[in-house]
Amino acid sequence: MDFIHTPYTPGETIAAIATPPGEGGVAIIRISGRDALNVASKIFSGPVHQYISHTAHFGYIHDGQGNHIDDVLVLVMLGGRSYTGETTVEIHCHGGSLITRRVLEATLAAGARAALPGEFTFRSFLSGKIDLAQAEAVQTLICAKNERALDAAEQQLKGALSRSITQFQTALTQIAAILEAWVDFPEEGLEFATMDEICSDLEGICQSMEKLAATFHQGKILHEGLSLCLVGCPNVGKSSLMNAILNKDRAIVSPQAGTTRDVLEDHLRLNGLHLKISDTAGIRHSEETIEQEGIRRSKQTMEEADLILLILDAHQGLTQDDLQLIKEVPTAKTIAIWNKIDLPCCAIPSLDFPEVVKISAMKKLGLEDLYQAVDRLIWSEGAPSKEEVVISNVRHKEALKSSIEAIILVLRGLRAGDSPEFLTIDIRQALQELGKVIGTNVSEDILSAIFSKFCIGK
Ligand SMILES: Nc1nc2c(ncn2[C@@H]2O[C@H](COP(=O)(O)OP(=O)(O)OP(=O)(O)O)[C@@H](O)[C@H]2O)c(=O)[nH]1
Ligand SMILES: [Mg+2]
Repeated sequence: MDFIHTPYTPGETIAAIATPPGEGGVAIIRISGRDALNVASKIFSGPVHQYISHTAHFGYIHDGQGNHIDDVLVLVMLGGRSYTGETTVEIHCHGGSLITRRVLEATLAAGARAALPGEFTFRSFLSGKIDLAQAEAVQTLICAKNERALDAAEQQLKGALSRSITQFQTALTQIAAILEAWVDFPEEGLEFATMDEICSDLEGICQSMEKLAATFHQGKILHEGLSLCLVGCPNVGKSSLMNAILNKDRAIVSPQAGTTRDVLEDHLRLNGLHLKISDTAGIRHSEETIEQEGIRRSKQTMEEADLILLILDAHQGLTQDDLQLIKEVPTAKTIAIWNKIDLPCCAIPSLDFPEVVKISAMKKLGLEDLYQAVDRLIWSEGAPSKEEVVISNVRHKEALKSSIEAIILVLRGLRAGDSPEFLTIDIRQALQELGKVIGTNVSEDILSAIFSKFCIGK
């Protein structure tokens, strides 16, 4: 077989630095494969072959000719009780990039091969310790930028997604068996009762799969976060709100209308989510070319944003420019914000937006209400619970969708009285698509593509 365009020999001993590059207290060099103990024993001062599994030993690494490289701790994991499912030795050395490199080079000189990206996790997959969905969860876990994404990745790593997929597979396999029996003994036909049962079972499976596929929207929010755009007419307090939300003096604030010209971006964590926030130029009719360009950029940012915060001045009330802007914003993804409520306010008209809040950016009043409104709008289709299985991988979504399509074909065929041969082809197709999620049905190319996105040493 091939892995990342290289002929692949399973079990061959590999080594890599498992800790991030740069300087740190400790760095870890991991060796995995059938010769891991031999490789380690050639460069470590102690009797590696005699160590009991899962014990740590102090000693030093040398270059094979007896030249000392570093004092280290060596950890031995035997009998498949390791991440890769193979004999593994970890060398914990001092965390300097040069020392770490030299230790790695010593392992390579002693017979190990430099590991490819994600190869340790690939070994874990090959040895059946984890399936493909779990292997992908490892990478998602490493990349998680917020608590909620981390929870979802942990669920996937624990096998929650894999269990759902296996349940669908078991249910479909039972139906496939009935259909195949029908192919073998066509003269016995399919009883009406059985036919109705199969149809309702298939519909049930399809609905559950659609529900799972629909969590992709939530998964994307969890993992990639959301973009939030502040828009409004000049001087309503967009930049003031940007600064209040970020709790820092990020944007220039001034009583002069048209202060902000460029789009200013920053990032924050809110309610366990990663958000990108953009402050924009105030939108109004302008003859000035630079301001016009700023306004063009404001509108573009507004279109691309997942959520819009439309700021209005509660002291001044609605202007013609506000009314024009209210017509232009996509209502469904907009929160209307009445700012400057610390000043005497005009009679505030009711507005037709999913959320309306009153704040003072200057005095930092009402911000908690605003954050709650943001949360409600983000999760208008329901927030995932900590235990819920949420998919965030396009590959998983596509596989589920293709499987659903194949099931729909089976359902149509059953109702139209199609020959059972055709139905068994479609149901097998549905099973194959599901298999792609957990890796029972993926080509070497796809495996290589998935693992090559991992970091080296993972
Ligand atoms: N009293 C009061 N003044 C505010 C509040 N928010 C902003 N201001 C003032 O309103 C003026 C304009 O604020 P900015 O934050 O610069 O407004 P902006 O919407 O970014 O304006 P442009 O960048 O010109 O489009 C400044 O003098 C702020 O101090 C508020 O909540 N209360
Ligand atoms: Mg501004």
